[in-house]
Amino acid sequence: TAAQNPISAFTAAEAAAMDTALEAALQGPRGANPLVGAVVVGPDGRQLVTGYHRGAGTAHAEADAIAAAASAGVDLHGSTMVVTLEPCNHVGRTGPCAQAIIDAGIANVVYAVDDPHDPAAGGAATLRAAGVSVRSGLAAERALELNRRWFQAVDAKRPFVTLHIAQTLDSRIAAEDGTSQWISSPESLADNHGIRNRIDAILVGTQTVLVDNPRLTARDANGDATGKQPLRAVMGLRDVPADAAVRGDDGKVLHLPTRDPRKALSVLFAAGTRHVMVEGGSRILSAFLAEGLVDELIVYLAPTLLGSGTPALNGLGIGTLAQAQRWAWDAASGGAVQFLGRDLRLHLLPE
Ligand code: AOF
Ligand code: ZN
Repeated sequence: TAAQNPISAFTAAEAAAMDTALEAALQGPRGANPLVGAVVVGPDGRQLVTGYHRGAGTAHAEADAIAAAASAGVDLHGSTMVVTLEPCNHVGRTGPCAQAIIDAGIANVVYAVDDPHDPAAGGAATLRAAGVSVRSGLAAERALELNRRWFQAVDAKRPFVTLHIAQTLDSRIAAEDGTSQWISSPESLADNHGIRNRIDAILVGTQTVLVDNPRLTARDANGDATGKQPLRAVMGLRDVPADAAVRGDDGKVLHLPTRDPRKALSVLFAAGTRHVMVEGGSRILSAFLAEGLVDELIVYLAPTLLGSGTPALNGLGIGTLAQAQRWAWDAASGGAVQFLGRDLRLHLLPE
């Protein structure tokens, strides 16, 4: 960490390389693993190779950069590795990056932020013990922001929770007869499916499966599956029917036989989920909100009225106004309020 590290000066070449590394990191997919980028700088300050992490199970950014150097015949002895996250110290699904850096003869490492993930942490110490000069803290804020939800999940040891509500002006998610397709505009649906591509898991209650029979896949306007698909999870005590659409062609669905949102989150976290979107119905949405387990709230508000039907929420255990949950508009990520076709998209964070 910066405190253990009295040398805090970074060269202009290192700062420029960190910009490149942060940009490269963005090419990776959002999900269970953090976005990480790495750039190797030669003794003359020239950027020799760039690497990034392409998602869980694939080479880490450092290994990707070192492999790029090997295939281009670039010698890395005496060079500086600039990376957005502390190089890992564990074997995991790929080799430890700290050892790969030592083996490549890299003399200096500059990284942005420590790896908070217990099994992976400790790379800096391993590098120092092998005589590599290590400095950290360069562009730390930008590197934290890059993986904000992932860092929050690893710190809390539970997935980051995005709660999604598609409702009418009068907060209904279905009409009296149960019909709910589609309250939201096509633009809202497309936005929601885009989010499904960037998360690890999507969670609904058994009631939603029985009533709406959703597929819970990320699809385009034609209904074709697009991009990375989230893990489909269903919580509740009732069984998921054998012919439920959520089982998909592969029949794969994670059933969490519990009504306790904390239990559901701990099973999901153990299964590798770092970001889950909770989509409904009322009981599940209310349970997560009542327990204070929601990190981000996305409401698609359709300019329609039903006057009766299923309310989005069915009680948060609040009896008096002083107990009201207070939420803050999130102005940072693309705007707290946004038109999506005829709908309004509201983006809120816990106050
Ligand atoms: C790095 N460089 O590019 C990434 C790191 O499941 P694994 O083996 O891929 O390990 C994932 C963990 O490794 C992840 O939780 C995080 O602590 C670290 N990710 N580390 O040195 C990388 N993506
Ligand atoms: Zn690694």
